[in-house]
Amino acid sequence: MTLKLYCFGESGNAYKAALSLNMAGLEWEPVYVDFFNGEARSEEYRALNVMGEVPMLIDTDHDYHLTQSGAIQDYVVHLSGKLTGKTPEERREVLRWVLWDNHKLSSMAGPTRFLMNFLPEAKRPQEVIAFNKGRLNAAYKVLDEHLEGREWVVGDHATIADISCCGYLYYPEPFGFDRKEFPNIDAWLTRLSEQPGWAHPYDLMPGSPADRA
Ligand SMILES: N[C@@H](CCC(=O)N[C@@H](CS)C(=O)NCC(=O)O)C(=O)O
Repeated sequence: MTLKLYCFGESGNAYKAALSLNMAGLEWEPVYVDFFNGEARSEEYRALNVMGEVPMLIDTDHDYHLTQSGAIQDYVVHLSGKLTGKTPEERREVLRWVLWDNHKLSSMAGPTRFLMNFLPEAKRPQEVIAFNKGRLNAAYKVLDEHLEGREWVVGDHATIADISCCGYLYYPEPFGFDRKEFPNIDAWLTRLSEQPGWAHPYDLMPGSPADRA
């Protein structure tokens, strides 16, 4: 099997795909995308992904390529039979939380982290950052409340819903998230990090802020 994941270490969206591949025990290799020098907007990249986004998975065995972390996660489930719910209801619940994460959590956490860390200081839009932090805080509360009395987002084992929701939450750069303020999220992140195949984003994918310093 030849699975190539186009990714870079700073991308929480790519991390969801990379961690799903790793935790499912599939063989895969990372292909570095030089995002900060505009590679994802290049003609060559957009010819493969008109959305101009990372991650992208290429399955050379099946001459198939796919983008959107949630769709790639679904493909990982299809290939491995792992990281999903046990019943149709659980699998729908997994989808519900992946959609929630993509809309309410990662879609805010990614850009907020970008604005606060990867833009030159003089260009950081403080009003936008403050607005996003408010939205993010509401999302952290939703997740923390949901995890009260639960080990996993859905059912009794880790699924792609957990992996989607954690996409940005292990990164060290500040973006208005302090896991110690959300005890259920904190315990869940520790639990997830103890699962076979777990690795930190900067250990799993090439590229990190240190490389660009
Ligand atoms: N919903 C997409 C989001 C992907 C995404 O926004 N990726 C970022 C990198 S983390 C990107 O490529 N952004 C480029 C842009 O927004 O122009 C997913 O889950 O894959």
